[in-house]
Amino acid sequence: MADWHERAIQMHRDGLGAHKISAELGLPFATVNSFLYRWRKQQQQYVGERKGQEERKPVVEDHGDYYVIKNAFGTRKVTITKATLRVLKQLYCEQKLTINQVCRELDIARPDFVLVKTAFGITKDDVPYLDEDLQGDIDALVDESIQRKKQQYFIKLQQREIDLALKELAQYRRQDYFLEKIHRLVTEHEWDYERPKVPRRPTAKSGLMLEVPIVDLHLAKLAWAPETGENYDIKIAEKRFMDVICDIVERAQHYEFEQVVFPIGNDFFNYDSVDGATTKGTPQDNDSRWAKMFLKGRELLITAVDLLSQIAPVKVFQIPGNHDYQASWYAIVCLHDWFRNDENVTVDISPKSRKYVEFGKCLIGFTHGDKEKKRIFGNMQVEVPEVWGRTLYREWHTGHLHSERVKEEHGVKVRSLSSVTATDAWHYVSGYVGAIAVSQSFVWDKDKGLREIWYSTVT
Ligand SMILES: [Mn+2]
Repeated sequence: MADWHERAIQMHRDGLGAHKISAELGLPFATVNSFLYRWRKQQQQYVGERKGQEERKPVVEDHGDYYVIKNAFGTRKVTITKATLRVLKQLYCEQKLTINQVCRELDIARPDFVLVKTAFGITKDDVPYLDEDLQGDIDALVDESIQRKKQQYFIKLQQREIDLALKELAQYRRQDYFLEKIHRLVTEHEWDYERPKVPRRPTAKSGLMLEVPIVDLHLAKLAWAPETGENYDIKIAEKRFMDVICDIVERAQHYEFEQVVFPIGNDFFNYDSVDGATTKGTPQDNDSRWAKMFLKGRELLITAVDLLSQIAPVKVFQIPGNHDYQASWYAIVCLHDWFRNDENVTVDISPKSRKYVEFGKCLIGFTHGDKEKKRIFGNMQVEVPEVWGRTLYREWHTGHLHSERVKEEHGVKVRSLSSVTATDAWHYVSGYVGAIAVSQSFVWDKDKGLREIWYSTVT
């Protein structure tokens, strides 16, 4: 401790402030003040002069109807009527309001309240009367208190009921708001799809599988009869597609199938870009905006899967075409999500361009057929060698050419499938005409291989 410290403490104890002590000692005020501050803190004395001042008893002057209260240093003065003081005590001691609530209620400043509280030594458990009131009839005061409490009880009860009712009302309003919002969203985006109701058949052990590859629909392609000999648009495509599905469902009634295979894609959509071109950018003649085309396609595919799933459990996967490489993948994801809880429908969202189905001794490979060229005859053996070894009847089913042809080499048939689409202007001009609008479906036997080809001709 430096020499001056003890002297400073002594002077401070004698009642001198930091200014006088620093002048006396010839030291800077800040040095002395900060030392005394730390010393007082160490002694656990009050730090902060205001607090110290407020702790000293204020002076109360009684003026009959009102009091004038001054703090010990005369820096704060409050005038309060006795009537107000009574209300203050009722609110604070009887109703147990907080200081802030009482201040708000009586419109008085918090420091004024504290001064009044200190002056009269008011505490929460104090009686809600002035000392002079207690000189009179105590019983009457007690009665008055009880009456007031009863009244307050009913007021509080009523307020609580109102609060509850308001809260409930707000909840109902919020519920209504969300219900209306949901309804609006649903009705804006709904499509009038009703799930077809065909009775589901019991699981069969027939050893038969039905394959329904509707290739090259080219949904939303536009063709004009005077130019191409035949009209084609989104509505005609929809009708042709559904005609094929209905034909298949009709014929299947006379069979028992264990499995239905339904590849999607294969140029199901006519274009893949916002400006109406194929995936690689070749412009097309289109009938529809891209989003509308996709929504219609989704609707057709869901309907088709629903109908086919009444025949037997359905396996669905995507074969990307050169017109719908991306769009058909989005569609398969849609189907996957749509049928996620349907045990009868399995949707494979693998983006591979070639897919395989093994059924007994049959192995069917699927690809759109625009890329592999002659290599296709060697792809199956390399990609699924074990299945190749287990099977005997092997075929590739491709689209793209819109016409039927079969070539068999090295133990595998490559079968190009017909299409139900119409000829567009470019194909007409180029001389690609005359293909019959037909779709082929295949009946496979586990032991005997391909047994039947169903031709669904559309007009
Ligand atoms: Mn194609």
